[in-house]
Amino acid sequence: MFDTLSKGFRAARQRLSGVAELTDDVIDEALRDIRMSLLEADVEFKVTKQFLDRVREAARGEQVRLKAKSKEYGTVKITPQQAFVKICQDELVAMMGPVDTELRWAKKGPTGIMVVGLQGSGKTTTVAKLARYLQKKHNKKPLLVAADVYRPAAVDQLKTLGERLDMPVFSIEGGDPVDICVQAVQEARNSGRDVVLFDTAGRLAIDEPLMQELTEIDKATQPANIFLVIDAMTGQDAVKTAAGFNERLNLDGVILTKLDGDARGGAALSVKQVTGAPIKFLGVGESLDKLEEFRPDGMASRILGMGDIVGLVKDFEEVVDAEKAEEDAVRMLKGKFDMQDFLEQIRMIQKMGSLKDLMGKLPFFPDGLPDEANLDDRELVKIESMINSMTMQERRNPSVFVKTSWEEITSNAGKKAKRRRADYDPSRVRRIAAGSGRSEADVKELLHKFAMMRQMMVQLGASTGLMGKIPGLKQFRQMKRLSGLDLGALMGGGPGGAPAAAMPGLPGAMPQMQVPGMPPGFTPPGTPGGGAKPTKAAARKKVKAKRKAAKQARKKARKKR
Ligand SMILES: Nc1nc2c(ncn2[C@@H]2O[C@H](COP(=O)(O)OP(=O)(O)O)[C@@H](O)[C@H]2O)c(=O)[nH]1
Ligand SMILES: [Mg+2]
Repeated sequence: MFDTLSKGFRAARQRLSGVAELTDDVIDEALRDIRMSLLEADVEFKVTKQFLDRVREAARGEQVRLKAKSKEYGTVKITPQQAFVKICQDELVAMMGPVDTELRWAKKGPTGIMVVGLQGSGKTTTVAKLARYLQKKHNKKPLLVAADVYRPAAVDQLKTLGERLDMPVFSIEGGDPVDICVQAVQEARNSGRDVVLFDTAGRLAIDEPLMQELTEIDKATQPANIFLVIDAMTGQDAVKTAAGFNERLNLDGVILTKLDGDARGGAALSVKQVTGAPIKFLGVGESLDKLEEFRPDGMASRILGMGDIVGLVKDFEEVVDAEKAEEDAVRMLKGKFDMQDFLEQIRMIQKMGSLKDLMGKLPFFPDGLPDEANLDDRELVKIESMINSMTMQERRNPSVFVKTSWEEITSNAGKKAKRRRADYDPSRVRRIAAGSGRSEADVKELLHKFAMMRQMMVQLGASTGLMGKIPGLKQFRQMKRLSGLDLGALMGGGPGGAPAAAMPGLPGAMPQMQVPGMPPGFTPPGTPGGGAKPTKAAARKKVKAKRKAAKQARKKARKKR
């Protein structure tokens, strides 16, 4: 997903790695990489230009700030690469955001949701997906309405889906679409269904009779929501279609389908800019559970190759109970997950289906999946067999495998990288290898992966608000008091930005930094270790700043209570 889009950002990031300064030339070169892949992904030309202009402007502004000194935190240490990635993230979010996945609920009577779009865009499938979503997430009782009377198979298709969901489908043979919809609303009232989903007809292209029909349905039933379904594979055409529909129907939102597979994904970036209608959901597969709420920040992270932990957690919620997923997420983000969690997650991943889709959301591969990372299910079986060969004590406390620390393992610093091989407990490695029938190198690789994953999770957790965005996390304030942990600061601390938090389990290699406008502790994943090694004086300063930060955060948290 979004491979085409990601390519340019990845190239730009690589170009900026190790660059000392964001000069105009450096910025322009990076923007050229991005421009190419935006156009290739079929992002509208004007939108592309606007985006590049904004990033350029912000990056030039950053030239000054990068050199700025902060009284409170000493000299700001942030690499041009980090600054640039952050700017891209912000501008991507600005372009696609803000988050707007709310549905409008009718004040009285059943809530109408009218789904419109061209033929084959995915309307019927999406109606069924929405029905499932509404039942699962909002406890609703939907009625599906077959208002596409032109293709005989269309009604049967919806009926089949209705059966699969165990939900009623309303249809009238030989009926008129407007009439069908009006009667369906009445039927919903009579039978106690609280949402009515209209599956309307589509054409190959926008034409007047279709628009007329849809306008009449709109007038006659006054649905609270009109959603346009567009096929992401059709790129700019999809966006043009959206503009056309929006002129006549005043859309409440857009649902982008077929984002799985090879979709170039450019439509996701342009549609909000061109129509003003927010993207509400993404269709990411043919089966009925493949509907995701659209979150611009998650999308931006994925485009930038930084993974999407919040999205991942939502996927987990589909297969495990929400409370456990939340606990897991908190632990994961604090780097406190163990081999047993790792194994459980691998099993869940297997339950969740396509590994490749999921990998797009995991932060392990900031530069995209390496080709040789043959991530088929056999890989999982292999990992599982090795973890199965560990004792429960080893699984719960994987640090017995490392002689130094996980941070050392993930550190890229020259000498340490060489020492890494010796950092694992050789006798344990030998035993696991023998027990699972794998090579010792396999076991070390697994441990290394685990170390990397752990670190990435911690870094993501430290970046702004991530933890706060996990639903229900606010309740963890309670837990925080118990553990003496400063969750207020950990959660990003709201507007104004709380200072960098002292977080237990934070890899020592990760510099604490606070840059104006940057999330506390922001270190773009994929750049483990971040900035330069601090000097002793700087370290002392940092400790001081950290203490001060923690104090302020505590104060803030107290105020909130
Ligand atoms: N891969 C994929 N296929 C989808 C998605 N949504 C719909 N489809 C497929 O697209 C085709 C057309 O979908 P349909 O709902 O009949 O479109 P409609 O003509 O607009 O009602 C069907 O084969 C669907 O299975 C999606 O998100 N991903
Ligand atoms: Mg259809």
